Amino acid sequence: MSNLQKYKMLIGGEWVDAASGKHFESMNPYTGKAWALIPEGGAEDIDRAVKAAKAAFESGQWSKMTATQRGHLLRKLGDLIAENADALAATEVRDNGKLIAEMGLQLRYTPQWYYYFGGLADKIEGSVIPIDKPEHFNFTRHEPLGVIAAITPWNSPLMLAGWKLAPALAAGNTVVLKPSEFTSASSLEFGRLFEKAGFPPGVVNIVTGFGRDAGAALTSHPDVAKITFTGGPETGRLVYATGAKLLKKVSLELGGKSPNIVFDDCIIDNAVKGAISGIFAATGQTCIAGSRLLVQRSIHDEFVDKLVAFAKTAKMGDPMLPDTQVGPVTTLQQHDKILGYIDIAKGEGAECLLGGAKATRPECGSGWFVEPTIFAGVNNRMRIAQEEVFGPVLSIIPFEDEEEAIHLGNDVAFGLAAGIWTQSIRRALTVSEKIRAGSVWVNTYRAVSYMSPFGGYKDSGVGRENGQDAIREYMQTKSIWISYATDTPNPFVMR
Ligand code: TXE
Repeated sequence: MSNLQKYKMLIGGEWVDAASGKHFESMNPYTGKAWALIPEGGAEDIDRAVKAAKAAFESGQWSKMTATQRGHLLRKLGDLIAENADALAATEVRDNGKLIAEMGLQLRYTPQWYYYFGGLADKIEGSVIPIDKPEHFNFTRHEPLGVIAAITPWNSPLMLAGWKLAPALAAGNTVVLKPSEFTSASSLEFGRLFEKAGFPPGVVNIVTGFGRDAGAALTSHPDVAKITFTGGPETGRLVYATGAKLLKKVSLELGGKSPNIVFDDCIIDNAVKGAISGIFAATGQTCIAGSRLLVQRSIHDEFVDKLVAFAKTAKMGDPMLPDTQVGPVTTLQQHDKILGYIDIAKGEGAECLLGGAKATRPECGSGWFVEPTIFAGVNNRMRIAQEEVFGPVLSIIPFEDEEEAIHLGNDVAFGLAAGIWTQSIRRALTVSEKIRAGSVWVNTYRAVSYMSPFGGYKDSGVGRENGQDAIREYMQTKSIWISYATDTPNPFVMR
């Protein structure tokens, strides 16, 4: 008998095993050992979950609730997440190896998404249009779409689920959530809170399993109205193609290769911290990683010396310890991918100033650790400057002036985020206007909020999350016409 914790999935308000009866192991990246068993859902489970979500949308209690009642439920859910934040964060750390300091903060912040969108639920108003047709009254309604397929990645499972579920539910949709196979446990624990908050059965269903099985079955299910996906660009393209074939609405958040641009008029010590937070926070496993550090040549050497000295002090080790600064990499595949990119960078002629290998420090034990790595002398055409590594690997690229910084900043397929370090307001505004990215931070980095739109330009994605407009991504507009004319004119021509 295995002593691993065994989880069940949530379908139509019931906690169930996969139809196949199969489970797969969830690994702890710090120990390199399995700690939980997750149901291996497949097409049959997805079909049941989508049908439950469809029934809840069309005829269940949910469909009869007012937007105000939905808002109350979402706020209750937010309270329950807040009460359970520490336990949920600990589960996430066990699964993805990110720091308890980071996951704790994320889980304590996640309720805000449910409060914000819960508050917005009953403030979505249509308009009365002063229509140009005589004796006609025309108005609009914003209606939910139906069943939403929410697919989440392993780096921030519950926070990113909140970015999708809070607006989707506030708008009146129902959901099937498919978390990453690497980090399913916290989403299943989160599922219990929907019951406690009083959500009717079937409104939120959580099916675990592999992307190629459960994920593919979900995106291709005919009764799914919209897919909202956060993950890698390759899978994102696949999901988009599936959605296109079936004419589903799709929104995608696909990561980046964000420029963190340091001008010579910055406050150097702050910019050094900004560069560190851009690449070594979350062990670089964040879509908004500032993985291309563009440094103005006039301060390049001084800046790089300070940065390397600071990075050398980063404390690696057990992510559950509150003072650890760099934890393990979430998956063995990702660990190997990062080491592969380090070899590529060396082969391309980049100069390795720090790290550049698997971490074998005693405090890293048998976990999947990679040393914080800094490459200087990177040319923007190198693969290490163009492709997302999703790990603690920084590429430093020198530049001469503002024009070159903007050119290099934009000379990449992605466009998710950018950082600018300067004390000049003119420069901050000019450069932030010219950088083609969805979020631009000036003298700060990695700031996100439920209130502020987030999403990608170019290959970084489609659509926006967060902020008031995000709820519209889960709605469609209906135009209603009422005639109050006493007669009906010629029926053979357009009115
Ligand atoms: O992501 P996938 P992976 C990037 C990062 C990383 C790379 C691969 O560069 O190295 O992606 O990571 C589900 N149909 N990001 O392989 O495959 C899958 O089960 C439907 C950036 O883990 O994109 C999981 O739930 N779904 C990113 C989700 O997609 C499918 C965060 C994401 O997994 C599917 C994570 C399919 N055919 C990785 N195949 C970010 N934007 O922050 C997989 N999935």
